[in-house]
Amino acid sequence: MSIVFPQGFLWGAATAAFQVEGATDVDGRTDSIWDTFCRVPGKVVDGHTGEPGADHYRRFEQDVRLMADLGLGAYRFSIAWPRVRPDGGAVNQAGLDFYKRLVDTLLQYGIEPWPTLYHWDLPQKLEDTGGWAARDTPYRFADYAASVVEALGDRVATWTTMNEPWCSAFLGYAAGLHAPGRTDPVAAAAAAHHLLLGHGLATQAIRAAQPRARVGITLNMYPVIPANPQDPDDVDVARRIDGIQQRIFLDPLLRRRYPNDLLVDLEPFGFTGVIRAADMDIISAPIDLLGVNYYSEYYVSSAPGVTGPSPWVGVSQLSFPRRDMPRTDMDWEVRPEGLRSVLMRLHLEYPRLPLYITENGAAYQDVVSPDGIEDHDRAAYLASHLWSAHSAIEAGVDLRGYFCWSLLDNFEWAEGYAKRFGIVHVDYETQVRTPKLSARWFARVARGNALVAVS
Ligand code: IFM
Repeated sequence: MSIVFPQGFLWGAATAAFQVEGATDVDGRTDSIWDTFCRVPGKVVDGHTGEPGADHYRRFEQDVRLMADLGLGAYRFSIAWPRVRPDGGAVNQAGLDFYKRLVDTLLQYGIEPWPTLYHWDLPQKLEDTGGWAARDTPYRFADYAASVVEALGDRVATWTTMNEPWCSAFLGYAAGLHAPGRTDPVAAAAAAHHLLLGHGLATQAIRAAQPRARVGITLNMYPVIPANPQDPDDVDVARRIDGIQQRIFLDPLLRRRYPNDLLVDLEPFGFTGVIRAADMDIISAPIDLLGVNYYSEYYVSSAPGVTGPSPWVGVSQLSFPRRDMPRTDMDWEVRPEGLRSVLMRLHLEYPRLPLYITENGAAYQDVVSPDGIEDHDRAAYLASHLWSAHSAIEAGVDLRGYFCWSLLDNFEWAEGYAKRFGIVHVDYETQVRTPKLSARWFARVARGNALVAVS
């Protein structure tokens, strides 16, 4: 039996610059906040860094051929701000040239380039002057976006401004689990607004340079489920987390305002003080598509549990009770139905626009044998989520494409290289790439535009 996707459905795979490129000190690139963060003992498992990554900077041609072999229609990658404008300053032609080569190679193989302008690698110099907590940073981001679009706008049709601003703002500035490693909820709230402003200003810059471009942003979405729906405290925790996880981005982008309950929740953190009236028009300027990254659900309770700095600013009592269900190597629950649920929510509660799943995938402990990597668990994860996505399409959701995370095993942020998300295995010693069973299966799905059994 096969489940057919709409004609023209886009099949792709995703990576991000700092996670795969390596080559962090060549051709004029300077430090990003992640280079700095990796040097702080204890921040990244086993003290790993962006080196060697998957050496994509030097091996991109081989990787593009691999994508072509897998029948992918699009490649979602990110552009490194510290390559293009080292230290956040003047344009560095050598940095731009790398992305020109990458984009040209993709086009040569008939693969659509899907660049993201910001996937967390803020130039360290800009963090030194306040980072995303400072109002100047969104303006620097727009300058950087303009220089990228000027260089690549003749070759790229679709731009994503930001990837998962929630992680940048709240993991980076409130919980300290991501770069820049700050634990300052006031800065985190300001960063959330400034990331949105950066998106809006970059959208203006893209449209000015390339009027026919398609522009979007990618958010990481989770259904938030109260452990006990009869318990008002659990329900309230779920509401607050939903506010700070997704409505804080969705509502200004798509409804031109922050939700009232969120404004009340964030009042102690000076949130309204950073918002200027004119910002809301900039942030809510129409976009052409929304990217959704989906991995799991949040199952939350108001019982005390989480200690220490939390990314859910203003949520003081919170725990994540364990449910008896399969989990990935990240310890994330496998919840394919949650993907349908976030897509349906967007469809029913927000102004409609084309949706793309810009990330979905799973880390598992792969067993490398002479016969290859038979990652049935990862393929089953992808298949169940595609099934769920398809059911959303059948219910009327305008879902136009799916990018699996990730093309390659890579640097999983604070987890270093310990977690493998790739459908293609990377041996970090030799840099040999080996498509896993999941890649071979995904290629059949992409080629046939239909879900087929994992085998
Ligand atoms: O690896 C990350 C990616 O950079 C952003 N989205 C989630 C992935 C898995 O954690």
